[in-house]
Amino acid sequence: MAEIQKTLVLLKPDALQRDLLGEVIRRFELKGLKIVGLKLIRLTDEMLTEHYAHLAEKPFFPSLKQFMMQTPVVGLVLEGLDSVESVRKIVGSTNPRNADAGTIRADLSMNVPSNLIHASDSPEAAATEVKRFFKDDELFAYEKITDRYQFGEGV
Ligand code: DAT
Ligand code: MG
Repeated sequence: MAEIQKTLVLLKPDALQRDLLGEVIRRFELKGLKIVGLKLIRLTDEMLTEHYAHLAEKPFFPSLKQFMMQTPVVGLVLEGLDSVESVRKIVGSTNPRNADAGTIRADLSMNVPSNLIHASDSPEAAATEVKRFFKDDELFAYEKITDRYQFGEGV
């Protein structure tokens, strides 16, 4: 059964530097995902050590953290039916050169770690990551007139 989920997205420093913030957000809007959280975040070494704990042993871990602190990142919380999986599909594989054409990473990027976006990879990770970056009062519940098409029965 499809369920309404929230998922966490970060637009990385390469998206900001390359003036792609609007383009990436536009793609999520076009899909019908609802923006329920949106802000600039200055990531710290501590936050990144927690966020990328699964990569702590990798040789590229220090440079990955440095990269993520080059500029503020944009934090987004996106809501929709099965939004965790939907967003991962739109974002594409980690290495943009292997990503399917039509995904954001394939269409707009060429390299790691500068693959433009972080997106939660499971409902459990999404719940943890939304809490990691957003306070309760930074999340918004509101109705859009298009909800009837993109949520629930779809009619
Ligand atoms: P994803 O971002 O697709 O969830 P991940 O969680 O495995 O991928 O890795 C997090 C980020 O770390 C990824 O977006 C880019 C960077 N990264 C992963 N593998 C890398 C590598 N071999 N060299 C450099 N950076 C890498
Ligand atoms: Mg990941």
